[in-house]
Amino acid sequence: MLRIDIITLFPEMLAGFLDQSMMKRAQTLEAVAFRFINPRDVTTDVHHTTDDRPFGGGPGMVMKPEPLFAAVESVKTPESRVIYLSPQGRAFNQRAAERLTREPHLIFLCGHYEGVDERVIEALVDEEISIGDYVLTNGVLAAGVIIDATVRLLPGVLGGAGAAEQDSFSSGLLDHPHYTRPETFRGRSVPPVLLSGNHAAIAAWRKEQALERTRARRPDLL
Ligand code: 9WO
Repeated sequence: MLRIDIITLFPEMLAGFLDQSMMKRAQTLEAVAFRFINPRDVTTDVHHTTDDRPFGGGPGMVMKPEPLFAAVESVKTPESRVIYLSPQGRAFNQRAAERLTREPHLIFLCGHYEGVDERVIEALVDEEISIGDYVLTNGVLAAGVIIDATVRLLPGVLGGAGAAEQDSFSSGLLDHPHYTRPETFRGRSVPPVLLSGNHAAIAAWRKEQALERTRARRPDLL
């Protein structure tokens, strides 16, 4: 069982997502257990302050260290891995998702506003991850992306045996095209090899399609 704790000021941004489809199934199977910690709930001042103006000036607000230290320390154990989501992090990919499936406890620390006090990252964060070169409103959706890519790889979560191995990227290539009924739709027909019943020929066609697409669209992967 992989335990995942999410530290965020806006848990509702992910709660609905985690309660649907594959993420719900993974919880029912007890492959994963999610918890939210809201730093606002561990503040001790009357106004429940979580942010303050940046030293040195500039626009916007920075998340204060005290509520984030309290939130992380309320769930962290020696076997936890604390992950901060930001564009400054190491690029996330399928291999990183596979690595995270082997951890017992992940803590996703989501930044809001203009970011978190740097001492939080220095003292508490094991790993900083980016899901791509763009800026979001906060780290919550990035945490959702990493959780989705990781949890679906846990044993038993995807349907049939070998389903995850069929994924695009587990082969290092882009996916081949897929077709279902009807055989002809608005003048476009399914490639005849897929109707042939010749499984060796079908496998060869899919491999060739995957290779050709990767060459055309993502030669950096080859
Ligand atoms: C907002 C902002 C506003 C005015 C001036 C400077 C500013 N910087 C930022 C900013 O970078 N905010 C971040 C929002 C703070 C950390 C959490 N946020 C975030 C994470 N945005 N995008 C991500 C993210 C995470 C992982 N992969 C890609 C993007």
